[in-house]
Amino acid sequence: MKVCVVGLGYIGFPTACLMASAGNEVLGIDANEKIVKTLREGKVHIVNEDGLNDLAERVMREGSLRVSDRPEGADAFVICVPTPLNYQDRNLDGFSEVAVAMEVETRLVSEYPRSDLSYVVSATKSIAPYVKHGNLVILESTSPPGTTENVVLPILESYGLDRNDIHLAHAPERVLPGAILREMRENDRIIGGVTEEATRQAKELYSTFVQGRILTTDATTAEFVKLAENSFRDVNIALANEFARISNELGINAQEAISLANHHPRVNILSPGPGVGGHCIPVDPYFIIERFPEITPLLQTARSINSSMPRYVADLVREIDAEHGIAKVVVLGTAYKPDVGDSRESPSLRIADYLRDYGFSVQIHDPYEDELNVPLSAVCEDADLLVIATDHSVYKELNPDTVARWLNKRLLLDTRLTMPVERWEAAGFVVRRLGDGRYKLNFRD
Ligand code: SAJ
Repeated sequence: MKVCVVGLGYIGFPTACLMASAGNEVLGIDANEKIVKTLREGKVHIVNEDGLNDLAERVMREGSLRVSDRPEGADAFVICVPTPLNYQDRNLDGFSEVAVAMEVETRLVSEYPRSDLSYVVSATKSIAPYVKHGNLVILESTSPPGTTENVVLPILESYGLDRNDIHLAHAPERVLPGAILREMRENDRIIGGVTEEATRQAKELYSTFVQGRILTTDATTAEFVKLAENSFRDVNIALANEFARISNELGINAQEAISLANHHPRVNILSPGPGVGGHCIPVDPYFIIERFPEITPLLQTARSINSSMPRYVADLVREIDAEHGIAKVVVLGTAYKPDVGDSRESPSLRIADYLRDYGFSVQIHDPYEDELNVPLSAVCEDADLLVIATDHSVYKELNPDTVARWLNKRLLLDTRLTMPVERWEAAGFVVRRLGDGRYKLNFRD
């Protein structure tokens, strides 16, 4: 089958590679000239994804994957473009990103951000002239419920195609950044067609490379399932973050309490942290909220709790300051999760902004960001406090005795709850952890 994949980002490119390696003739297209140029030179623009480089080089060398900046006629078209949130429509011009984010949290219903479907619209328009009777068109982009039927289909219809002429389906991507290739192959997949024939044909294409089960439904349910999964996680993490705040007040350790609660066979609470980052979990609930603001108080509150965590972390630093006196803080990690070079929606930069607002001198470090990958010894010079904002492996492996020699004071705040605390305490550090109020016991004595 000849397949045209539109959008060669984190999802589209691995999808194109897997489809190509499964015996399809794939044309990958992207509007970004730099990506097309890099790939045409045989190089891969996505890093830190296990096995992707080798697979991509092979399918491009063999010619089963070609890359271009414009579509061609094909049997199937797969749209994998981003669906970001748009904060711009909200008349907050001139506000800093942090201020805008805060506005979103505090004004909830009237001020939530809106999904930006412009990439989906332009991708659909770009393929529409090439789509012919009997072709399959699949939307993979995470989208507000109804997008396949109410946005993509009308565009195709405006090019003279009928809903029964073409086969249109939604097949949401649900893979974990860092394990994309494995999850694309092994995870169960949801496919929802606008017609039953569309579902059947889309299932046939995906079964060329998906080893998991392919579960079928209608297009709007498929869209909602994807949003429900990420919303579930957002709500669960918000609960953990609320428990962290409560534990801090109670003088107990949230992580210990959660881990004990999770021994119950029907309880599975996630981990508290400095906030929820990435381009999925903090974004997707808004795709539901924007359509149903009056009946989504839980989703809105979860968003609000998780988005308030960076300020909560900055407030913890203020508490440490009151006790120990701090001038300079080093924020370790800008990525939204460990060992990835992706800082989209990451809480770290917001923590740093709040700390600066509070008057601290702040330095940021991240081994995956070229301009922030400077020697740690230099960043830590004269610093009083280290804040672990992202638990990259390199930070967990740091030698506390060495770090102690660089710092002015031995203070560590672990917001990720994965640092080997005993080692740092043994090196003379005062360690504070998010959601751990046990230090307050010392004041009670
Ligand atoms: N986080 C916590 N506590 C936790 C787990 C995560 O605070 O217990 C934070 C992380 O630190 C991170 C954020 O949540 O900042 C999201 O990280 P993640 O690893 O949970 O998820 P993502 O955003 O990398 O990928 C998610 C996945 N969705 C689900 O697990 C339901 C992935 O399967 C989706 O394909 C992806 O979103 C997507 O594309 O939608």
